[in-house]
Formats: sequence, structure tokens, C-alpha cells
Amino acid sequence: PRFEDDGAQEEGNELPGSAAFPAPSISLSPTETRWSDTSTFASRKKLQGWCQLANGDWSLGKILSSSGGESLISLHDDKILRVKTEDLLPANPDILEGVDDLMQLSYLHEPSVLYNLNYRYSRDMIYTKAGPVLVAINPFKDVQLYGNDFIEAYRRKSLDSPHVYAIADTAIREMIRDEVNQSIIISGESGAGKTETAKIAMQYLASLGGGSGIENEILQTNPILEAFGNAKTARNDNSSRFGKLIEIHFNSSGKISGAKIQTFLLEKSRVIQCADGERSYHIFYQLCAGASASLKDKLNLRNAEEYKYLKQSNCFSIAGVNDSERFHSVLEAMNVVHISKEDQQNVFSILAAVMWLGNITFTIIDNENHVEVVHDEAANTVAQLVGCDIDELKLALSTRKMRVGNDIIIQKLTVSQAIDTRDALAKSLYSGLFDWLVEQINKSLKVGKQGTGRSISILDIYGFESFDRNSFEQFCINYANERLQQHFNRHLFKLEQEEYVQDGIDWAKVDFEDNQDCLNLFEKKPLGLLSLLDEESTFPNGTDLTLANKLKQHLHSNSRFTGGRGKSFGVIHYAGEVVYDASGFLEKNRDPLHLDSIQLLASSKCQLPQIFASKMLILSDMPLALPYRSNGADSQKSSVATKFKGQLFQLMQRLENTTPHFIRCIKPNKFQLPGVYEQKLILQQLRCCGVLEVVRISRSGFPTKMSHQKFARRYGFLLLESVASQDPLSVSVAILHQFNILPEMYQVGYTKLFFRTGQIGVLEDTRNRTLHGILRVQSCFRGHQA
Ligand code: AD9
Ligand code: MG
Repeated sequence: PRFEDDGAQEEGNELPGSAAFPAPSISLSPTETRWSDTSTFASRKKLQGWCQLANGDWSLGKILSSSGGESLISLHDDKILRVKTEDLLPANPDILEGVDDLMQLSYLHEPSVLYNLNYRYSRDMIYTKAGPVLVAINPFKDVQLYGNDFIEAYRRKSLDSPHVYAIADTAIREMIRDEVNQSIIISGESGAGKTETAKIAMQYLASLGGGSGIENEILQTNPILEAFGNAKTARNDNSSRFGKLIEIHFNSSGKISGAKIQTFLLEKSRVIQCADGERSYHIFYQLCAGASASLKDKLNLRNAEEYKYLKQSNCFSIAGVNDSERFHSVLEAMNVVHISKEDQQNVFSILAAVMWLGNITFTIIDNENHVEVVHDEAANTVAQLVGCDIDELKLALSTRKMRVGNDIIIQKLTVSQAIDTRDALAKSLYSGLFDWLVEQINKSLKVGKQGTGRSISILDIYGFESFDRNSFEQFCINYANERLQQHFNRHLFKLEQEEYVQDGIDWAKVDFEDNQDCLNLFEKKPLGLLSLLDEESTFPNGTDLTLANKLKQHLHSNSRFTGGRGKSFGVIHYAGEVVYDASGFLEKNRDPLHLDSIQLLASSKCQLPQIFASKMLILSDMPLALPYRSNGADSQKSSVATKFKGQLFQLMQRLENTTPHFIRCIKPNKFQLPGVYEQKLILQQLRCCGVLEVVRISRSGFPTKMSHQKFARRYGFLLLESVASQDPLSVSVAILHQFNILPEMYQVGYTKLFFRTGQIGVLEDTRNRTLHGILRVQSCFRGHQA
């Protein structure tokens, strides 16, 4: 590959000459740019270099001497180290300190990237470009980078340092210029800042306005969805437990005309149980803390501490968060998105019913462990809040109707079956409520009739997760991240390079980490993780252990699959190995709809339970009157994993038709603390998301491209002299000459022109200035006429 030469090497005359460094290059194993030519090296005094300390961190030091393949290096703390010269990496000249695009670094290797990011981070410059990708490091504190003044400055382009606003601005401009839908794809680990970043992007887009308050409505969806879909986890006090795509539509005059939200796989299991120190969904605690006396009375509401579902994890509050205040913000937001007061009451009834469900207990009535529901305050309150008969409720939670041949028999449930049934009802009430809310929000944001010109989608999906214990949720989340990673790879590496080759331009290939084999491990039929999981889920006798064994039996030779003991198995993801515990996989994947519970909801006097029941029936494809078949198969509905896979495919298809803008969020430390920059943690994230390769391909590649026709049409009018032939290619070449674009800065392909970064800027500026000039002259002219 050829490289842009920023001239830094000549200026910094203390740097080794080009003999020792044929070209600035990078590598994930940073051997490429190691000092090999010690003679060149030794002749230069005061030279700085990077060396790796015993703990793995990189440190910058002055090289005191070099001989016999070894160097003495003095570190900042005056320590002197003896290291192998070939293990040293060259430092960038001072003038490149803190550059805002990693592409500008003369020496691009891991320590120089880490240093540059840290240099900026410690000055609250949390955003840095890595070629086309924006890297955002979570500050874990308020930084003075947002608000109307900044928005205005980015719009007028009086500020151009890397920023989410700049990305959103580019998306808008490209949407208008190319007439193509855009997407802003935000990724990163849990707690890295995706949701905050998405909100910052939404803020910028909303500032374009739309009339009748649509922009405010869009912003107000955030407090609602966060209250119902976010929770405190070990990694993040405000962790999103669902994925979200918001599509913001614009009309032909560039104003917002509406929006649509799609959500992915809410973590239902959190409603009934979560790990120690974590919380269930924020809204439960907010409701308990913030409800008015009359609402409390109506819902028979207690303190959060009195609900079993909430108290089992021993965590009720979040440092620095006032749940009661948040509750009032949610109420206001619900008003803004036109959820009526009556519907709000209905929502709270369901929430209270879910909490009270957890307090329902059972007594054993025979020596086969069969149970009856205890007729107490909890059962009474649930019946009242759900709007059903208390006896029906008790029956639905303690028995199951079965069809055997043509007869219907009633089977009593054991303690554990009854508990499962109760918990399943709580989960489906909550997820029904969540889906219903999203639907109401979408009705309110509905894309206006006056036609949607184009849209910008913002994707904020749960980040890659690897805990001590990883369950079905992590399995799905990490699978989704593999898909997204592939989208990223495809766009930034594969498609890019294929395009160069197709258009016949001179190009040396850059390798990248392909994750197709990991996706195959998940998706292959019939012997992939998802197929095998589904197969085992349909076997009445399948258990989590038989599932784990089956996976090992069929997949042991797959290089991305690592076995494990008992119910555990491992997958080598693009971001590292994750060991999953198959306990609960089958149940969560089947997510059985207990028909007796659905019938119970359908019999409700209240609106929401009825709506949930009919949705569940549509999903399950079952007529209401039909009880379970005796083989235990509750319904024909597709498994959770299959549904999720379908959603992901749809999502990818939608994204494929957009121009993507990628933002990579980085979590600088595990403690959610400001000012703590942990090299190893950051490096691991940079590696797994391929940031360094992106920089490499961008700076050796041609990120801007335009067809000959388009180029000629767009800039042809700027030509000062007429061109003999009017074919687009001749016009294009004439433009390139007139603007003195250097030959190494572009290539002419069969159909397109390819430019290195920064080249098209001059042309665009001239074009804009010229156009404005023309418009001014025209309006002057009209003024005279008037
Ligand atoms: V998860 O995968 O949903 O668990 P996210 O979404 O990546 O995760 P989130 O946006 O929730 O992380 O950020 C975590 C916390 O970091 C926030 O609650 C803020 O306290 C903090 N944060 C993130 N970005 C910023 C920022 N730009 N400015 C200030 C920030 N604080
Ligand atoms: Mg989030």
C-alpha cells in the first residue's frame, strides 16, 4: 500500500530515516515497526521510544544508548531499563501529539494509538477519528462538549474536531447529497457509552426541527424506554437490556417528519430474578418511590423492599439517582408522546400486578407435591389489578388443562411447576407491556403523510458481554454482536477492497480479522449452535445437559467452539472467548406460553391484559379454546433464538441499504470512574473492534469515491476553460488538473474516481462558495427588478 506522507518525518530530524522505516505501518502484533536497523538507530541521540513494561503496559522513554542489540532506556520516573532494541517501537514527533485523526500518526502501532487517545482523553477530548470511524471514550463525568452552542458550531462548521455531532451532520449532508438513507451504528462493550452517544446523535438530528413538536417527542422516548428497558447491572448502572433501532424520517425540505422505533429481545428474565447487587427494571423502583398517595392506594403499592422479585438481589438504589424524580420525568415524557392518563394508570396497574405476582405463594396439598395458591393479599391484589376473577387466577397458577385424545383433563401442578407458571406470567405481562409501550410511542411518532424523503437510523444494541456466568441472554447478545461486527468488516474492509479491484485500480490488499466462521458456528444448518438448540428445545425429554452434550458431540472439531465441563461450553468470539452455562437455555428458548395464563388474561375486564392475550395467541397460532396437547408441547410458536435471528437478518437487510457511519465506544475502566485510563482494557477493545486495521486501510486506501458522471456533473461548472470532449471522464480529468489534485491522491477507475481522505474538501468548498455567489447575484438581480 502507498501511504500519505504528512511530512512529519522530515521535520522531526531526530527521527530515524526511511531506511529503517520503509513506511509507517501498523499491525496488531506490533512487530512491523520495531527497530531493526540498530546502526541508524544508535546514531540518533535523545531519541524517544516505546517499551513494554513487565505488567504489559507501554511506557515512553528516552533512549540513552544502544549496542549489541540492546538499548538502555530512561523512563519518566527516572528508572532505567535494559531492553532488546528490536522490542522498542518508535515514538511520533511532538507535533503529532494528540492528533484528532489516528490516520495522521507517522508511526501507527498500539502504544502510539493508546498514547494519542490518552493525551486527548486527559484533556476531555473524548472523541478521536480512526479514519472513517469515530472512537468515543466514556468520560464518566460531564464534559463541556454538548448543547445548542456546540450544535450550532458543528452545523456552521466553525467547529470540526471529532464529535458525535459531526457524524450526525455528515449523515444529514450525505442523505441529502446522495439521496441515500443513512445509519449511525454504535457499538462497544456494556457501559462503554452507546446509549449516551445515541442520545447525543438524536439531539443533533432533533435540532433540525420538524414542527408540531415531533423533535421533542423523539427525545422524550428516551426516558420512557430507559425506565422500562434499562437496569443496573454489575457493568453499568443504566444498562440497556434491549436493542434499539430508531429510524428518523425527514421530508424533502430536510425537516423531521416522524420516527419509528424497533426494539430487539428484551431481557425478560430480569423481571423475576437478577444477580446480587443488580436491579430489575428502573420503572419498578421509580413507581414505588414516586407514586402519589392516591396512586399508591389504588395499586395497593408498598415499598420496593416488600416485593420478592425486587428484594432478592439486595439492591434498591443507585448512587446519584433519585428514583422519585425520574418517575416524574417518565410521567411527563408519557404525556409528550400522547399516552393518555387512563393508559398511564393501566400501565401502572400492570407493573404493580407483576410485583405482587412475585409475592404469591403456594401450599402443598398432597404428598405428590401438588399445590394450591395461598389466598392472601398478594393473590387478591393481582386478581384485582389484572381485572380477573380470584378463583380463575388461583386455578391458572396451580393447574394445567391438558388434552388427551378427545378428553380434557385437569392436571395439578407441583411446587416448581406452579412457580414457573407464576414467573412466566409475570414475564409475559412485563414484555407485553414493553411491546405495547413501543407501539404507542410509534403511533405518536408516526411518519407523516406528506411523504418521507429519507431517513437516518441510529442503532444502539447491547454490547458484547462476558461475565463470570454467561447465560442464554449473553449467548443471544454476543451472537448479535458477531453480526454487527461482520457488517462493520464488510463495509470497511471487504466491500471497500472488492470495489477497488472491480474498478481496476492499483491496490495492495489489507488483511482483516474475518468473523464469518464464528457466524457459521451459530447459523449453520443443521449442525450449528442455533439449530441444535432449537432441535433440543423441541424434545420433551431434552435438558440443558443433553443440549450441552449434543453441542460438544457435533461441534467439537469447530475451531471457534471450545468444550467445557458439564453444562458449560465455550465460543471464541471476535472479542474473545466466552464460556456459556447452558442452564436454563431450553426453558428460555422455548419461552412457553402457558395457555391457562393466556386464557386468564383474555378473561380480564381490563384493556391491557386483553391486548396482551390476543397478541400472545396470534404469536402462538392457537385458538383460545384449545388446551395443551398431552405431549407437553405448549404451542407451535418459533423459539426465541429463531425469532431473534430473524429480527437480526431483517435488521441487517435494512442496514445494508444505508450508508453506515460507525461509532466505537470504549470503556476506559471497569469502575465507571472518570480519569482512569486502563491501557490493557482499552487495548483489548481497540483490538477486537479492528480500529487499527481501519486506520491502516483508510490511510492506504481511497475512502471517497464518485462516478465519473456524478463528478463531472457536480464540479464541471467550476471549469474555467472549456474541454474539447464533453464525456464525463474528460471533464473529470480537466477538473482534477484545474484544482491541482496530486496524482498520488486519486485513482481513476473504470466507472469511478477514487480519492484519498481530505481531497474532495477543496472542491466542495469552492463549489459551495461559487453556488452561494450565484444565488446572491440572482437575489440581487431579483431585488433590482422589484
Ligand atoms: V450497555 O451495553 O446498554 O450496558 P452502554 O449503553 O454502552 O452500555 P451507557 O451509554 O449507558 O453505556 O453509558 C454508561 C454510563 O457512562 C452513562 O450512564 C454515563 O454515566 C456515562 N457516560 C457515557 N457516555 C457519556 C458522555 N458522553 N458523557 C458523560 C457518559 N457521561
Ligand atoms: Mg445502553
